[in-house]
Amino acid sequence: MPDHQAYDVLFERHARNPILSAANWPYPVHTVFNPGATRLADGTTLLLCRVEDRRGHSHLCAARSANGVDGWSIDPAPTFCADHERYPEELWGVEDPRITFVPELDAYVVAYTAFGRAGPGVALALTKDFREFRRYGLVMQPDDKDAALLPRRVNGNFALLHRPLADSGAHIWISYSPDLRNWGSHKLVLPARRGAWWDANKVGLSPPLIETDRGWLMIYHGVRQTAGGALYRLGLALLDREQPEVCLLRGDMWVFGPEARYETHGDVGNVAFPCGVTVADDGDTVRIYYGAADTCIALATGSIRQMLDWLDQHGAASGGYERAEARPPKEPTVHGVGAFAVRPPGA
Ligand code: BMA
Repeated sequence: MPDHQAYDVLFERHARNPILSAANWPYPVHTVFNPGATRLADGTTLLLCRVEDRRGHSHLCAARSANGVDGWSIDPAPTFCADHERYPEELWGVEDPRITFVPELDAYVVAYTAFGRAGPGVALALTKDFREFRRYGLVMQPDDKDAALLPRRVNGNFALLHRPLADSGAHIWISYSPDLRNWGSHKLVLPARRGAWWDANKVGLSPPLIETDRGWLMIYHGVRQTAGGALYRLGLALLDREQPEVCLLRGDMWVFGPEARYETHGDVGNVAFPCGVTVADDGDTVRIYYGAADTCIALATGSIRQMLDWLDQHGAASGGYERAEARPPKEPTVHGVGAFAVRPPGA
């Protein structure tokens, strides 16, 4: 009998979770989490893992596997370390990489958090092999994080999703650049909701966007502050293919949240934080690789078609909340919410 009480399950946890932890590392580390992910040309899954040492500083380390689940070959030493002499914004480490393969550049662009005295900012590095990297330095100054590049230009420009922190909250923005160095045309894409919502006050891009024939599918995280601490959960949205600052659909409910013990217990409990996604050869099956409780790495599997169907059932351009609610807390309450790039229903 169908269970009418159950919510849709869009992501299935892998039975062997957590798939990677500090115990697997070939050198001493405290935790491994929040990996970027990609499939290399030969089908190998590469995770660029955030590795935290006992100083509390993070570096990135590559792990490769033929099936993306086990048999990981982990670099014997850190793959990408902070270079705080030339890049002082990396003084306290490099964190949370998101990987995008850009055919035009024939290279992977890694967007990562550079953590320095001024706070976390967004930096870019290019690589062809995850052995040598060419740094572009900081492209978004602190406070800003949760960034990923789109794999192709949109209307002639590269496009970067990112999450600056403002007095009004932490909202997802998009910026455009002709050369990956000069960024402008900043547009608000997805504001945090307010009040009791699961994604009130703080949202951020999780893995890079997935291009579908209906638009860019976004898996994003919402952070709910509770008396027991923060709860990191995932939601879905769909952005216009040629105008990605336009949100076509935003789901009302979260679709994945910390439940398993390895997600609820760890250095930072109640965190499921994916920075990486891979799409299988069938063009539909996705694997999200996520940091669990800022301690280890887990894997869950979903379907693009099911996520789009779910958005059709549970999404709206305004995300199912009133336009007046979309106004950031400190904005004057006079006129409509022209600043938000939500497409009116039916437009
Ligand atoms: C976010 C990021 C993530 C981290 C999460 C939970 O702000 O810093 O790296 O996983 O908090 O601690």
